[in-house]
Amino acid sequence: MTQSPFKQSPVKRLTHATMEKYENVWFGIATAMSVLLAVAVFASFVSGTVPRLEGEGGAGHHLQGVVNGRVDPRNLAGTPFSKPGVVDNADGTQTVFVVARAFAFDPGTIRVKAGVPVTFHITSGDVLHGYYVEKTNINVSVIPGQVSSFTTTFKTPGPLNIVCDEYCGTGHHNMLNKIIVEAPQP
Ligand SMILES: [Cu+2]
Repeated sequence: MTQSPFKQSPVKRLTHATMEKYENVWFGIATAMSVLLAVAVFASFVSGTVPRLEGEGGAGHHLQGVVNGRVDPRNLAGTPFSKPGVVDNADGTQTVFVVARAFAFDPGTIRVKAGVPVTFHITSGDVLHGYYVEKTNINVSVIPGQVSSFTTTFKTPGPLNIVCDEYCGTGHHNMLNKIIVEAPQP
């Protein structure tokens, strides 16, 4: 009569030494991840990819009435945000000032040039909003009293939707606007 092969080879019991071996493997992985985290934090400080506020205007831009990247959201007069829109700079670049308010962005439609560095300065006149531009990595929080600034270059001409991606109230879903990227003039 043949015996079942399972009965002949019972599962070896885990000993303390085996457990310790597994523990050491996980300890090694945890150490490696801690080192990676420390390197990433250090590299972020060295390369300057940390969020920060600097001087008047922030992000190296000097904006009238903007101190340490902050404005008074109840009084945007005396700042470029009193006239939101696109500014053509002498060096060919463009600067855009946007004010987010429940439930629209001002200006509603922005026309920018493709292949040209465009610097955005965005603030909110009331509550927290979001500024997300489809098909791009543009996604900033728009905080009242705070100026969000970034520079980007649109490569492909065409319309892009802007949506508010931070829930801001009953009309939040209406906060849809457009950026129209225009082909460079020959
Ligand atoms: Cu919203």
